[in-house]
Amino acid sequence: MKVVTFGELMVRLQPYNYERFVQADHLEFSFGGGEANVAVSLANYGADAVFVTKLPAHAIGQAAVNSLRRYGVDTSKIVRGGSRVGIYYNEKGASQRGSVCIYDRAHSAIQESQPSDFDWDSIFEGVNWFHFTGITPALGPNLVEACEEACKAAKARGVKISCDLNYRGKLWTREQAREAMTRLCQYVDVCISNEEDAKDVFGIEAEATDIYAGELNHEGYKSVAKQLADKFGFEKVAITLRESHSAFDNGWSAMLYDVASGEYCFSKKYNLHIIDRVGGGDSFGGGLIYALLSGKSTQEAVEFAVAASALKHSIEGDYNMVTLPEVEKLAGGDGSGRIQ
Ligand code: KDG
Repeated sequence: MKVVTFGELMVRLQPYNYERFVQADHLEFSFGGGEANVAVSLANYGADAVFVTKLPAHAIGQAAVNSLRRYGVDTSKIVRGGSRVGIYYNEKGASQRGSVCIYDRAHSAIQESQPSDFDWDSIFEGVNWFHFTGITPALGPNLVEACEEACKAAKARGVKISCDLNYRGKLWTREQAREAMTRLCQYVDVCISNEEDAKDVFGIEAEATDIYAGELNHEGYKSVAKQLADKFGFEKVAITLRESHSAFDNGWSAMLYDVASGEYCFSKKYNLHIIDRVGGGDSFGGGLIYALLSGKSTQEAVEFAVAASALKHSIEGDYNMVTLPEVEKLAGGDGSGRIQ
């Protein structure tokens, strides 16, 4: 099992505890980024996970590389050059106060990279799976180009491609996202989305108004997945389902639609006590890729991915530090969300 992920790895700076930025005298320093988070999850499960990006050759760039090596991610294909590592500031919110994320990532090494920086034929040697998210092409037209070159090279080698739509409104407009993602999704086999991203990026919503009662129900999610699959010819579509009726009620589950069999599999629902939600979607993606590459059934795959992600919400930082036995145990549990 060898998986390549492609995107930006940033410095993550956040106040200690649950302080606001304006209170903080010190900031905690770590690293994170959507696609790097997926690579760390996969490496934790024992997969051969290769992360591709561009990082400066200076000490902060090296610290970023080391943060991945520490968890067993293969960093040998990371291109070194450029002058800046992107930063994101994260203020964690507990209870009624949501988290605040501020980007300071303009002119980062990857944002200024050229498609010719990445030699996809050599990167995809012996690889079974390629994963990217909507964050990477949102960095600029050069990255849309690089993602398309990667997808073409992956397709030519029979490498499966997954994409998490991951719409980031601070990076591009809905129109820009729709244009680029329409171009890229034609190469994708497995699409990961949530209700909001399907709407923001492609304007796709549950079809029949009578199944939309303020909040989508099972039929609504099925309709969103089917429309996505019909539009792009995906093999599978996963929809993550975050249901928060109040700050103290954080329902988390997902649905996986397998087009060939016509099955729509809904996972158990977990009621999360959230320590850190950043990377929650990425841990779902990592779990799903691992499960599908391991030959799990559609139902088992969605249970595995949701359990992996439920565990991530209990862990500080972007990276999902869970082990395979922990995920298997939770996925096979009784749905109470408790490890038995
Ligand atoms: O999915 C987690 C990401 O949102 C976080 O790591 C920051 O990469 C990031 C982004 O671009 O939003």
